[in-house]
Amino acid sequence: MKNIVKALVFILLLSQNTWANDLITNIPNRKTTTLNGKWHYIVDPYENGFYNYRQDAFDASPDLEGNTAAYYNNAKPKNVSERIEYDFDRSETMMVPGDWNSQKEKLFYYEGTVWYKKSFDYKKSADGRVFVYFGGANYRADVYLNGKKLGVHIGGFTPFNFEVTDILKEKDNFLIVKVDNKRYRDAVPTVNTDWWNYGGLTRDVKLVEVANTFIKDYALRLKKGTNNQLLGFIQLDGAKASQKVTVEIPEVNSKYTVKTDANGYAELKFKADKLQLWSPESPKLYKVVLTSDSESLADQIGFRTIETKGMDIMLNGKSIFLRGICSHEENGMRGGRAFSEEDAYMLLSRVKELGANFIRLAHYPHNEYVARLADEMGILLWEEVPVYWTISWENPETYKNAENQLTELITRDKNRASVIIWSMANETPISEPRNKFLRSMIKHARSLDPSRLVSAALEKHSKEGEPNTMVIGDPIVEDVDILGFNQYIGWYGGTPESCDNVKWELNYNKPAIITEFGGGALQGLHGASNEVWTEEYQENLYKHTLDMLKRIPQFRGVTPWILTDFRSPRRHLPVVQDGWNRKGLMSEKGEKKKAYYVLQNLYIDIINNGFKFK
Ligand code: GCB
Repeated sequence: MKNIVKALVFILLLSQNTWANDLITNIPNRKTTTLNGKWHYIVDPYENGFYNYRQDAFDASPDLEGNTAAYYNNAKPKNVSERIEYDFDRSETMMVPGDWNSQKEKLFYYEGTVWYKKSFDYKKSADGRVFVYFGGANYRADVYLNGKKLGVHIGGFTPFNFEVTDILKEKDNFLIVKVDNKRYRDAVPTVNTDWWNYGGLTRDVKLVEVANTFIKDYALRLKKGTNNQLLGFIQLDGAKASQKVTVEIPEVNSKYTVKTDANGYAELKFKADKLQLWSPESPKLYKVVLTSDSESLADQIGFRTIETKGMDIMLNGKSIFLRGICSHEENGMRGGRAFSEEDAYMLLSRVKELGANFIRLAHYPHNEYVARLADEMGILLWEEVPVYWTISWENPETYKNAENQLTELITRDKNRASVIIWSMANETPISEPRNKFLRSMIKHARSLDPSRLVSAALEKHSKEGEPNTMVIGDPIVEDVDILGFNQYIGWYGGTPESCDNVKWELNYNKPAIITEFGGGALQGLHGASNEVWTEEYQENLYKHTLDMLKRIPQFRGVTPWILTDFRSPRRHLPVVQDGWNRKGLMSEKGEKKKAYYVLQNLYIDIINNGFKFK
């Protein structure tokens, strides 16, 4: 009984400090000190350093401040008689950011706990406040500085930060993070996915120094239907919450002053004339400067509107076709999770070369570099949270977790003009609890950001009694702006030629994006067009699928699955797969397959002649 009570208290405490949203935004333009580089690590599959190792897990408190057995205390023997059975400084190192699977052969398949330690000195300014910021850690991170617990973060792909102002010393700080990537039925994503579960501190780690009262967050965007009215908010954090703040766009001589309320909040609403609107053809960004009593913070923001009108997607009031492609966050050239600005540049350059103007960042939030660079390079983005396949729809903690990941993503990227769609989920079987879950997510997304479109990658079904007629019989269609759906006719069932006889009945006056189609091919494997795994089969499949999609009246965008081959623990066919999902238009090394050119030709044609298919 005592153990159960302890476990319940622990779970309660966990849920309290896990979902608090205190995210600081616009990290790239703030005063930061990197903690990237070599970190010592200890692989701890039995969680020895977390629970007192002489007892079983539930009989121990995971917060053993001062207990030398707890690894986050970074203890050292004080004399020759003291026995301490770990030592970070004599343990191996690995690079942060970076997943552990691709850095250490022995950790390739590892799913469990790894402890990381970084030592550093830091002198902060007299009245500054300091936070430790993580771009992402997969999946659960327990963070400690100098033996004090800062908090827990759950969710492998979104940023988080903790204040360390009062714990930080000028010399010999030790930051210890327990990262655990075990999969759980009730987690988001759940146990089964079709991508590699890369563990570790997979994104940048930084110290962020801000003023005592600082600009924690803000939004600035163009009001729909206008080209000169700006809306948004500003949120200060600190003792002097109520003060005057100015927002300036120097290039168009726009300056606006507002007073924040007792909670540090103010709405922004002002005019800026002669703004050149952001678009993929002309990705104009403006320097925006926010100035409070104690600090000045700049950002580079593009202004555009995004809406739907009947079956059209309207960017700045004009109908567009989304020439897209899906991508995972992986760099197959190097192996492992993509994490750097160079990785983002490689992805976006490849997308440009394909003739695309749109990426579906599947199936979870990618790193911030991608959205920042997409703003600069003029590429539109679909951003998604890992509500994938069969989540525990009825568990309220699972819902809170998913909603929190969505909050963190929207908080981070809401000022990026490139991001036009928030996606709630991928291929989630219809049921009442699932519908309720997704509807709450959609409501939440709209409350945080009323300016963007909301969608989800849904599933198609055959019409009853008419196997060749496809419908989207999903009630969630009513709740989203864009009808997004995946379909694999010619791969998971049927031949590529069977696409020719398929009729689509999408009885909705909404634009449709076909969020996935495709088939596997091993780059360099050639044969007849009916021979699976050959480039010719994939090429033929692309031809027949695209011809079929052109017959859908609502067809306004497509993101084939997928730009490059990616690692998946579900793909076991020797020689062909060997642990890789082969649906890429390129191999993991970037070598193009024949189907690449089918898609590229379509995109060039749309660029030259528009998209009037019907
Ligand atoms: C899907 C999933 C995607 C998979 C893909 C496949 O429908 O959304 O994550 O990787 O199919 O290759 O089967």
